[in-house]
Amino acid sequence: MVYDPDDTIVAIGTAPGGSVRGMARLSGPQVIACLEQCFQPCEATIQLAEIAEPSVVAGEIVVDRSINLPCDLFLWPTRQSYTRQPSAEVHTIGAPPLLQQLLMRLCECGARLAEPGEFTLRAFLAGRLDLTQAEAVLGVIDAQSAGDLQTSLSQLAGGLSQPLQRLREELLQLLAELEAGLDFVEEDIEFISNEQMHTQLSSALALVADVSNQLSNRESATHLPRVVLGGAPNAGKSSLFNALVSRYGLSDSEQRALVSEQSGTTRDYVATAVRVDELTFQLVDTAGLESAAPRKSIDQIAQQMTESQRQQAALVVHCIDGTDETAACPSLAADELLVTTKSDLIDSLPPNSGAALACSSLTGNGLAELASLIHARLSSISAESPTSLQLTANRCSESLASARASLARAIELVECDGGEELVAAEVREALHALGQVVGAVYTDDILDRVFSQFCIGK
Ligand SMILES: Nc1nc2c(ncn2[C@@H]2O[C@H](COP(=O)(O)OP(=O)(O)OP(=O)(O)O)[C@@H](O)[C@H]2O)c(=O)[nH]1
Ligand SMILES: [Mg+2]
Repeated sequence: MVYDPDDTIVAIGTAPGGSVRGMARLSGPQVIACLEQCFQPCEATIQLAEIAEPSVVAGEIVVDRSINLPCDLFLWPTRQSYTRQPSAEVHTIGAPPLLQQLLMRLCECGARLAEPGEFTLRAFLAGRLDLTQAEAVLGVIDAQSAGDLQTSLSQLAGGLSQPLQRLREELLQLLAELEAGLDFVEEDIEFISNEQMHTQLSSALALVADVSNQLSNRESATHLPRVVLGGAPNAGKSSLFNALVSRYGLSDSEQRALVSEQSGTTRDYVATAVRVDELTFQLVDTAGLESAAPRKSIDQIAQQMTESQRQQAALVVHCIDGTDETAACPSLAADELLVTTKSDLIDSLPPNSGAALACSSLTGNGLAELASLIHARLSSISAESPTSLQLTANRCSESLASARASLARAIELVECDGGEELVAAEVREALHALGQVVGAVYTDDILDRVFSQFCIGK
């Protein structure tokens, strides 16, 4: 279903619950007519219908006979608005019952309640945003971490769609040339040579492959649970990381962490995907946590990165150096696991160490036990619902795969002189699939899937 964009819609635009300020948002052709019935400007001479520029007007709305609600009216009377329709925001006191009454009053004056995401849907339909950017708006609203926020913001800025938009234009040009060639086939005029076609199709294929890799990397990076190795400097975290990755690492080009006897070796964090008994997670090596305040700014940054990794962790494996008799046993949070390292250098676990087990990265002792302990702890954490960032990845990956397949077939056809008509058909297919990614080609079903994820008022 695509709702009628000629309706004037209204919704509370601020978060649910009480707060000092609350806001109702309106969009549609009848915004001014609706507000004229209930809004009284403080300055009696102001006529809403005469306002031609985005403006703020102080006044009040009579929500029922006994309540005159003071408010600031932010008005966008022309197409210069998020939805490219006349729009307004009524900023007022944030008490939920008052906002409900305000909403009812605006509905009495001709607005209807907005559906989830309907404001952003209008922005999309008006060409203000493409589909991946609309999803990025959702990503920004739902961001759970600084990383999510950064990804969503770059998607909003066109990071994902810009290269695809450019590619669509190039392919449209290629299609035009192919079709022109077909029209003049009798006259033997060549609009584009086979070599040019091959080069263009190959670079198009490389770009689509690149974008889909970016998406799937992002998906796995954002969606996999993170298991972070933490502990004091020199505790053996990087060695443990390398030992676990060489046994359980997923990718061929395994990430390796630098190991040395110098403490403070790891500054940046290193992360790679690891799989234990069908369960995949992101294993992360971090800089050791200093007990004293860091002296150099680079140490400070390393500490901040460690902290941010710990915050994103589903599980922290806290490493304690088995040879360090002075090592203090930290009090553990629910998502932490204590492990003694360098077990080859000690006879037995010190009593009351609190560690779940001892392991040695050198001999491999205890690593299988550690892996199954991590597995057990992660399995007990219930599977989280997918994040909004994943929405884009899920929606786009099929279309990108289909564009890739069409482009690959088009290249094969060029190579075996299969005829320009068939090449043109494949290019058309690829254009259709790419159009679905950015929303140049869309169906109600696609719009439903995207916009039903939004909250009302956005
Ligand atoms: N014998 C033995 N030595 C180990 C083991 N694990 C680590 N080491 C040694 O301990 C030292 C520190 O190891 P790293 O893995 O770099 O320690 P880290 O915790 O990553 O250190 P920072 O990055 O500086 O915080 C190195 O000299 C390693 O060779 C082990 O299981 N057995
Ligand atoms: Mg290290």
